[in-house]
Amino acid sequence: MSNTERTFIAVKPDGVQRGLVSKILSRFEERGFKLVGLKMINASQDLLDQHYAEHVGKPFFAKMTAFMRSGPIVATVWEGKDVVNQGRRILGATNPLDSAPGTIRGDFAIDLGRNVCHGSDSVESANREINLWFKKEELVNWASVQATWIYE
Ligand code: DGI
Repeated sequence: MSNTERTFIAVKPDGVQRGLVSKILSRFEERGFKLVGLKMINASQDLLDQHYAEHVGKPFFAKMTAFMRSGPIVATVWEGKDVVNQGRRILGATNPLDSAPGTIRGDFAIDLGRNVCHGSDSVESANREINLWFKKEELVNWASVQATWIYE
């Protein structure tokens, strides 16, 4: 399993407005994952159409993308062993009512349409989403001094 797998994690507008950015990102940092991309962005409808391509045409699509355009998003890329799958586990189930306590959504959210964060659901989605939200030069390759204390 590669220690350089990457995933796309975003704090949605509700997470930013509620002042949860540092709490959400610290869960990834404290677990030992490495931050390799970070920016604040007002997402365009075009970007969201691409990001949520699988949901275009669904009844909730217009409302969901309007919400995603209602304020800034903090977009991040994290690197580490099994980070895509572990990232989804850290976030919790899509619907916060099904999210276990201890997960981000289980601790900080109630409604499906205000679930405070997004995480890629597969390595393929992660690669697609990272390329969509970040330019290549916005991703930073750096060596963490913690690596030998996190990985055996
Ligand atoms: O990848 P996820 O965010 O966990 O989940 P997803 O890709 O299935 O859905 C994307 C977002 O769309 C989700 O975070 C919340 C919203 N959503 C998904 N299904 C529904 C929904 N919103 C409403 N109102 N109703 C839905 O059925």
